[in-house]
Amino acid sequence: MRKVIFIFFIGFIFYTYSSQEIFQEDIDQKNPLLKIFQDEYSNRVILTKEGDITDDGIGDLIIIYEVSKSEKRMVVVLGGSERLTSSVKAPVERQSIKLKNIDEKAQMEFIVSGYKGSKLGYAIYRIEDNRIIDLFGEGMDECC
Ligand SMILES: [Ca+2]
Repeated sequence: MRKVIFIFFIGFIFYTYSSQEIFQEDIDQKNPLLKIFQDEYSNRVILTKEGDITDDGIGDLIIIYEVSKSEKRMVVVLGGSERLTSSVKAPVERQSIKLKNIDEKAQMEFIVSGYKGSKLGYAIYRIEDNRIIDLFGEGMDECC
Protein backbone atom coordinates (compact mmCIF):
# COMPACT_ATOMS: atom_id res chain seq x y z
CA MET A 1 0.00 0.00 0.00
CA ARG A 2 2.79 2.37 0.91
CA LYS A 3 4.40 1.77 -2.50
CA VAL A 4 1.16 2.68 -4.29
CA ILE A 5 0.95 5.94 -2.37
CA PHE A 6 4.58 6.68 -3.21
CA ILE A 7 4.00 6.12 -6.95
CA PHE A 8 0.90 8.27 -6.81
CA PHE A 9 2.87 11.02 -5.08
CA ILE A 10 5.66 10.94 -7.72
CA GLY A 11 2.99 11.07 -10.43
CA PHE A 12 1.38 14.04 -8.79
CA ILE A 13 4.72 15.92 -8.53
CA PHE A 14 5.42 15.19 -12.19
CA TYR A 15 1.96 16.35 -13.21
CA THR A 16 2.33 19.57 -11.23
CA TYR A 17 5.64 20.46 -12.83
CA SER A 18 4.64 19.49 -16.36
CA SER A 19 1.50 21.61 -16.32
CA GLN A 20 1.19 25.38 -16.17
CA GLU A 21 0.45 25.31 -12.46
CA ILE A 22 4.04 26.30 -11.84
CA PHE A 23 3.29 29.87 -12.92
CA GLN A 24 0.81 30.25 -10.09
CA GLU A 25 3.70 30.68 -7.69
CA ASP A 26 4.05 34.21 -9.05
CA ILE A 27 0.49 35.14 -8.14
CA ASP A 28 0.03 37.12 -4.95
CA GLN A 29 -3.08 35.49 -3.52
CA LYS A 30 -3.46 38.28 -0.94
CA ASN A 31 -3.69 41.04 -3.57
CA PRO A 32 -6.98 42.91 -2.89
CA LEU A 33 -7.47 43.44 -6.64
CA LEU A 34 -7.33 39.66 -7.10
CA LYS A 35 -10.01 39.33 -4.42
CA ILE A 36 -12.29 41.64 -6.46
CA PHE A 37 -11.83 39.29 -9.43
CA GLN A 38 -12.49 36.24 -7.25
CA ASP A 39 -15.76 37.76 -6.00
CA GLU A 40 -17.10 37.56 -9.57
CA TYR A 41 -15.21 34.66 -11.10
CA SER A 42 -14.48 31.19 -9.78
CA ASN A 43 -12.09 30.47 -12.68
CA ARG A 44 -8.50 29.44 -12.06
CA VAL A 45 -6.11 32.37 -12.44
CA ILE A 46 -3.15 31.62 -14.70
CA LEU A 47 -1.20 34.86 -14.77
CA THR A 48 -1.43 38.32 -13.28
CA LYS A 49 0.44 41.56 -13.84
CA GLU A 50 0.05 44.56 -11.58
CA GLY A 51 0.71 48.16 -12.56
CA ASP A 52 -1.01 51.50 -12.92
CA ILE A 53 -2.02 51.13 -16.54
CA THR A 54 -4.72 53.82 -16.38
CA ASP A 55 -2.32 56.47 -15.01
CA ASP A 56 -4.57 57.58 -12.16
CA GLY A 57 -1.98 56.80 -9.49
CA ILE A 58 -3.75 53.63 -8.36
CA GLY A 59 -2.54 50.14 -9.24
CA ASP A 60 -4.53 47.96 -11.61
CA LEU A 61 -4.34 44.20 -12.11
CA ILE A 62 -4.37 42.35 -15.44
CA ILE A 63 -5.58 38.77 -15.02
CA ILE A 64 -5.49 35.86 -17.46
CA TYR A 65 -7.80 33.08 -16.33
CA GLU A 66 -8.86 29.66 -17.50
CA VAL A 67 -12.27 28.96 -18.99
CA SER A 68 -11.23 25.48 -20.14
CA LYS A 69 -8.04 23.73 -21.28
CA SER A 70 -8.48 25.24 -24.74
CA GLU A 71 -9.93 28.61 -23.78
CA LYS A 72 -8.30 31.37 -21.75
CA ARG A 73 -9.54 34.91 -21.23
CA MET A 74 -8.21 38.17 -19.86
CA VAL A 75 -9.81 40.82 -17.69
CA VAL A 76 -8.46 43.90 -15.90
CA VAL A 77 -9.36 44.92 -12.36
CA LEU A 78 -9.27 48.71 -12.23
CA GLY A 79 -7.93 49.97 -8.92
CA GLY A 80 -9.76 52.85 -7.26
CA SER A 81 -13.11 52.24 -8.95
CA GLU A 82 -12.61 48.52 -8.16
CA ARG A 83 -14.38 47.65 -11.37
CA LEU A 84 -13.74 44.81 -13.76
CA THR A 85 -13.43 45.41 -17.48
CA SER A 86 -15.23 43.10 -19.87
CA SER A 87 -13.08 40.14 -20.83
CA VAL A 88 -11.24 39.41 -24.07
CA LYS A 89 -9.75 36.15 -25.28
CA ALA A 90 -6.18 35.31 -24.30
CA PRO A 91 -3.51 32.93 -25.57
CA VAL A 92 -4.01 29.30 -24.55
CA GLU A 93 -0.46 28.48 -23.39
CA ARG A 94 2.76 30.10 -22.16
CA GLN A 95 1.15 33.52 -21.68
CA SER A 96 3.14 36.61 -20.86
CA ILE A 97 2.08 40.17 -20.05
CA LYS A 98 4.38 43.17 -20.38
CA LEU A 99 3.56 46.77 -19.55
CA LYS A 100 4.93 49.32 -21.93
CA ASN A 101 4.27 52.94 -22.75
CA ILE A 102 4.25 52.82 -26.54
CA ASP A 103 2.94 56.31 -27.23
CA GLU A 104 3.48 59.77 -25.76
CA LYS A 105 0.47 59.54 -23.45
CA ALA A 106 0.95 58.77 -19.76
CA GLN A 107 -1.38 55.81 -19.87
CA MET A 108 0.35 52.43 -20.19
CA GLU A 109 -0.23 49.91 -22.92
CA PHE A 110 0.11 46.20 -22.24
CA ILE A 111 1.42 43.53 -24.54
CA VAL A 112 0.04 40.03 -24.19
CA SER A 113 1.68 37.13 -25.95
CA GLY A 114 1.41 33.39 -25.88
CA TYR A 115 1.08 30.20 -27.80
CA LYS A 116 -1.27 27.47 -28.85
CA GLY A 117 1.07 24.60 -29.60
CA SER A 118 3.79 26.16 -31.79
CA LYS A 119 1.62 29.08 -32.95
CA LEU A 120 2.69 32.39 -31.45
CA GLY A 121 0.41 35.37 -31.14
CA TYR A 122 0.57 38.74 -29.46
CA ALA A 123 -1.52 41.85 -29.11
CA ILE A 124 -1.23 45.33 -27.66
CA TYR A 125 -4.04 46.67 -25.52
CA ARG A 126 -5.05 49.81 -23.67
CA ILE A 127 -7.86 50.61 -21.26
CA GLU A 128 -10.42 53.11 -22.54
CA ASP A 129 -13.71 53.83 -20.77
CA ASN A 130 -13.29 50.76 -18.55
CA ARG A 131 -12.88 48.53 -21.57
CA ILE A 132 -9.92 46.61 -22.97
CA ILE A 133 -9.18 48.07 -26.40
CA ASP A 134 -7.24 45.98 -28.92
CA LEU A 135 -4.73 48.34 -30.59
CA PHE A 136 -2.75 45.88 -32.61
CA GLY A 137 -2.43 42.13 -32.86
CA GLU A 138 -0.67 39.44 -34.80
CA GLY A 139 -1.59 35.75 -34.82
CA MET A 140 -4.09 36.04 -31.97
CA ASP A 141 -6.63 33.96 -33.89
CA GLU A 142 -4.02 31.21 -34.00
CA CYS A 143 -3.06 31.17 -30.34
CA CYS A 144 -6.33 32.01 -28.55
CA1 LIG B 1 -4.92 52.79 -12.31
